[in-house]
Amino acid sequence: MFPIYLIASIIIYNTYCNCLIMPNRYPFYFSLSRRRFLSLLPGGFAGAALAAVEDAPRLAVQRREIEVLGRPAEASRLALQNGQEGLHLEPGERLRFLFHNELGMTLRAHLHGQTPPAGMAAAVEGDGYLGFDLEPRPGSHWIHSTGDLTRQRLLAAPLIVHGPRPPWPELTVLLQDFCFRPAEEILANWQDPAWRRSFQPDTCLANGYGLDAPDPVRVAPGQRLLLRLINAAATSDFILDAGPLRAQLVAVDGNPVRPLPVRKLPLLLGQRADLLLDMPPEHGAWGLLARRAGSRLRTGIIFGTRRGYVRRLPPLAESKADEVDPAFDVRLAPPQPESPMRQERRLALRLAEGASGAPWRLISEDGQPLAMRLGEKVELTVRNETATAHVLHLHGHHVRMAGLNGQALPGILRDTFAVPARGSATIVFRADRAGDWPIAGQNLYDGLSGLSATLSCRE
Ligand SMILES: [Cu+2]
Repeated sequence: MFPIYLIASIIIYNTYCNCLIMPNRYPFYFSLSRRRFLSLLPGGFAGAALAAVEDAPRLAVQRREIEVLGRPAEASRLALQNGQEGLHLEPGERLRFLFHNELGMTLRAHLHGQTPPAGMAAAVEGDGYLGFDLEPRPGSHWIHSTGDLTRQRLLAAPLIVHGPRPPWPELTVLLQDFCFRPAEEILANWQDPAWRRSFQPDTCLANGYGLDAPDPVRVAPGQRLLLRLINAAATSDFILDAGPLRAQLVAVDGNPVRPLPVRKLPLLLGQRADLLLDMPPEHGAWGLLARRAGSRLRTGIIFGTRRGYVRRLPPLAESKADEVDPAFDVRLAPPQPESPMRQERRLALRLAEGASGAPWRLISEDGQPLAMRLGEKVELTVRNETATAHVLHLHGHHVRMAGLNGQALPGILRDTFAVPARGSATIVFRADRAGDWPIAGQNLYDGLSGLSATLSCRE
């Protein structure tokens, strides 16, 4: 039987606070290597901008050793100097920090869910700094590097922008998947359909812990918590199961929704779900499980009261979890009904089998680049011609979900959405930022294997 032990950990409150509230007068980011960092300091635009954020909190990308399935494993982390992982901003606080790349390889820092004025994530070479200074978008978001394989080594962190504080404590949980084998090897095999279909990671983790060695969260009987769940995995969509805990879904991708009681819900790659969670009124220990869709792998967070006993759970369930039901979004509604948007431009993308070795491609229907004018209201339909569902992330925008397989949706805001197998998804949004915006597969290996297109917005 599984060993039994008493809960010893404490509730994690996201209490990080600093008061660096700055007026909106600096560019949102700039990138400098350490050499240029020094040489540009005396003057010039970059030097002035750097001076503006050089006292900002420093978020360092570092290597770390963790234990996975009882074995030592190499991973990464993004941590402030006080050890806190990721950023937790108070209401009204500016998103202002120095991203310090200590990994010795070039990274592209991407603030998933934030909407900076330029689309592409900026590159920062090893031992370089990248300064960010922008008005943040409230809600549960996250940071990762894009265009490389570091997400498989757990390089991701929460980016939480608080609204008015609710009276209950909060817990942020990053859901990830882990592979012992090198990500380069997985990418090299990804174009083989049979290999890809049989692939699964070695295990799934919640805040770096597996169910075989969990980090239980201490709660009181009947306590309410706001749980911010972030799917930061490389290849895993999750089915969340609140079990005996009462759960209400209150926000997706950082955007409020009309509260919806849920027991099971999908959390696709890159997506966030904020849940109000009520503990049962008696002493005990309970788990909120995150099962990898279509797989026996699972992870989760274990809650326990002072007199509750926590049982370790095997990280492999006895049976496979369901596949994701893409129709879940039909049940969600924005807090206020949305008046329909009159479209000024209709765009369409085909998601098709790839050519010349790439498994997928995302191409416009007429072969032309996707273009839109600044200020236009855009409707984009993605038609998936393949037998595999895909998750897409449009950078720099939050979009209203307008249709799924031709059925109208009530228009919740998301930044990451599913396109069902042999189906379609329609989104609407205002093209309010000039630049080139990637729309790409959120699955790490799909995104690096051709599942990507660009939306160009010009004045
Ligand atoms: Cu992202």
